[in-house]
Amino acid sequence: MTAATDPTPDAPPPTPAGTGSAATTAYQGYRLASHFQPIYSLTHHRAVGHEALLRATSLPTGVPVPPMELFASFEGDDARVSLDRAALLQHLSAYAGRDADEWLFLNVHPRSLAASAGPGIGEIAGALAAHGLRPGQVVIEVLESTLPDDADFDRRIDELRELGCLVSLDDFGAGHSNFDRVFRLRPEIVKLDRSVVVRAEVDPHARRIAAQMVSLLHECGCLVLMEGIETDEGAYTALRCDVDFVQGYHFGRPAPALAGVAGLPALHAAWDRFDRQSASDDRLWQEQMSPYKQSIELASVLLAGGATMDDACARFLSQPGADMCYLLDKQGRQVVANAFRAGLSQHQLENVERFAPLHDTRAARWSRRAYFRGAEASPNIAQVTRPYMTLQGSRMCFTVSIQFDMGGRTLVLCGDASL
Ligand code: G
Ligand code: MN
Repeated sequence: MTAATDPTPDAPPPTPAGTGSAATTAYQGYRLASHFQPIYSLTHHRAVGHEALLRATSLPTGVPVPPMELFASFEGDDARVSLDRAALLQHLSAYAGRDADEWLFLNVHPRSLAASAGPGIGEIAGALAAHGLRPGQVVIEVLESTLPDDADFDRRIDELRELGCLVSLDDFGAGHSNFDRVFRLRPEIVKLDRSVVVRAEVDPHARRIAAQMVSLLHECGCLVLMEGIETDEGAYTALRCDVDFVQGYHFGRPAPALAGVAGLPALHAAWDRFDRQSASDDRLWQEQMSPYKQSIELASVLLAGGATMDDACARFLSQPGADMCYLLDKQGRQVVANAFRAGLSQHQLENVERFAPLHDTRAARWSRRAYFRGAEASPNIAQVTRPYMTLQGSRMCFTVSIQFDMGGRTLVLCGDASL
């Protein structure tokens, strides 16, 4: 979100003067002030920055004006860009003299960056110097949804980078996510929209996808921040998704004073749960997988000894959820007919009309699949994939596999089971 949208209640006002930001700005009938919300690194186990959020009150009445309303009360792009610029300068002056080893995240509307009425690069550099801040302390946040296709904007971003600032893509994943925007902006930090954690908290499949999205963003060279974390479950989810940074009411609300250590107990609690639960989840998964692995191993031994697919795989296929076994050669091609659980047939498995174009697998090569490569990497030791969604999208399944030798021929035996 930009500074313009913050409908949520904050922490109480600062107590004694000196703990909060003394600096405010009088601006066209309003008083502008800054609140700061802490951002924690899960890995470093401490605050690594704060996001500055605009707070305004009407000057004659002292009544708070929500940022949305504030921006709406100014007419025309130029007036709003000027307000955005005043907010930016306000935040810099309120933050002046703070910890040099923390980032200050600033929301800037792309329109402000591209406009001539917006804060120029020289002006930002000057304001930073005047307040004793290094450019490297500043992270410029731009909203994913508002990124313009505009050369002036791109140039301004390049200039900010040259100055030494970092760039962050805000609200990523809120509807119209597009990796194209990541490639174009090359943000050092991507902030995942609150909707990502909300879904991932309650839906294991959404959590796996979020974790993969984080991994993809890491591969793009971005650090990843999960925002809008409000609960224990959200904090635990953030750890499981391997995000770098977290932000949200669970760790600290926006407040006039910096809240460096206030969120640490919540961070500790999330790590405690992660250590406890991920170890026991792993143990449970290994225990559950053990009979499937043993029976696929047994099947490979029986096959090597000359048994038929049906006989060799009978034990595997008698286990809960087990659907079928298939035998692949070194190129990942199927070498004999599949063996099915009693009562299930190739016909039934394939009888999903919408996927009819995929039914014929006679020339199929499965050697790119994780279960094949895993088996190749550790011959004679049964492997198991992570749970994945079947092509039909209707259920989660996993595959166990083993590479073995049959009369001088290297083969991979696989077994699929539904969860
Ligand atoms: O998207 P952006 O990085 O601008 O997020 C900051 C906004 O989100 C601010 O308006 C802030 O008050 C709000 N916010 C911060 N933490 C939370 C949270 O845990 N839950 C919700 N709903 N909003 C939050
Ligand atoms: Mn933001």
